[in-house]
Amino acid sequence: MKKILSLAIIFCCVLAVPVVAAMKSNPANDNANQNNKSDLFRPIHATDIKIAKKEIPSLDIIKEMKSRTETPPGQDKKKKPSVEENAATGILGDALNENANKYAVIIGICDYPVADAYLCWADGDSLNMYQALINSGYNSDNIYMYRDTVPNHPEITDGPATFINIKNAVFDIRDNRGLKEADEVVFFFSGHGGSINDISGDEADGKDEALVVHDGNNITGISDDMLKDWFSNFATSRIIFIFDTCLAGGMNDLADEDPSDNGRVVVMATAEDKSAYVYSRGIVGVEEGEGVFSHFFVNEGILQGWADKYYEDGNHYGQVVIEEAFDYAKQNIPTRLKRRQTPVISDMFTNDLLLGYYLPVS
Ligand SMILES: [Ca+2]
Ligand SMILES: [Ca+2]
Ligand SMILES: [Ca+2]
Ligand SMILES: [Ca+2]
Repeated sequence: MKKILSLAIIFCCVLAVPVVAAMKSNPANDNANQNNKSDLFRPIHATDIKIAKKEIPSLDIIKEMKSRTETPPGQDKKKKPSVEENAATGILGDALNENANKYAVIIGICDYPVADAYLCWADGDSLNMYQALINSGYNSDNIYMYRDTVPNHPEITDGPATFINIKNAVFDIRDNRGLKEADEVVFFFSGHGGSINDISGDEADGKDEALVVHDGNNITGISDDMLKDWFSNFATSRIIFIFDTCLAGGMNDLADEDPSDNGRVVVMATAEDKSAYVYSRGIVGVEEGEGVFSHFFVNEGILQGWADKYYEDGNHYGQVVIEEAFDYAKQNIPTRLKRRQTPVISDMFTNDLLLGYYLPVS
């Protein structure tokens, strides 16, 4: 995230889009792909997407979530749940090499350019994820932030969450940053999900799932087939995908197919045919908008360290592995929402992947 866009809010998206295009290189050319894969590089037409909007829980469920109290980090380590039920094994997997670089694309959208898709006032999930990665040593120059067109905290954005910005960021990391096998990449998305008719025949339910984004004027989408293609030929398999959308489970197309390596982790807020809920719609000056899953996974689980309670080994204190953040989020979804929101993980990383620090990195 580079700070040159701090003035963009004044001029709104009209200025923000060209600035971002100039700031980051643009290796993918929309017009150059005239082969049969060209559809993987073109935005989905708005009328082809069926949007699955995040749902708002009833007031008493929101109250229940907000009145919960949790044991502070490090004080509940004997309550490690059985391994069979959880993603975390309690054993740290391979650490990042000292020479490794870490890159991330973080997307949070609330202000979709169609009135009835408006999600909340603020895209707080993206800010929380940004802070979580900064805390764990990510360099802000290696984080590509795409958020609301008129975001809160406008100093923390590289521009609006448009199809072209997101696509260019993925290809920039893949092709222009000297990505190595040892490097780590995070792709985080919080917003609406959607589906389109599957024409490639790889979906049992006949539907491709999509992340709903926009082009400045209209809704468009990034399908699972597109993301799978964009993330092919990456130099590293240490890639963590986090999707907080309805139908997120359909993004399992991105799972690592090679069980022999320390591979990808795909964290999905809910199943392929299910909803995702909003935790907070955001109140100006009071609270940021958040998704239920991201609230527990990123905010409480990692940033506040509440997920760090499964290990009895004190050496792990201050650190949260992605698997325990997932377990924490899954456990804390309110019972009354669990019928409709069921988090899913595809974890091909051997043992546990250390991602978050809620105490300063020493
Ligand atoms: Ca497909
Ligand atoms: Ca599907
Ligand atoms: Ca799918
Ligand atoms: Ca694992």
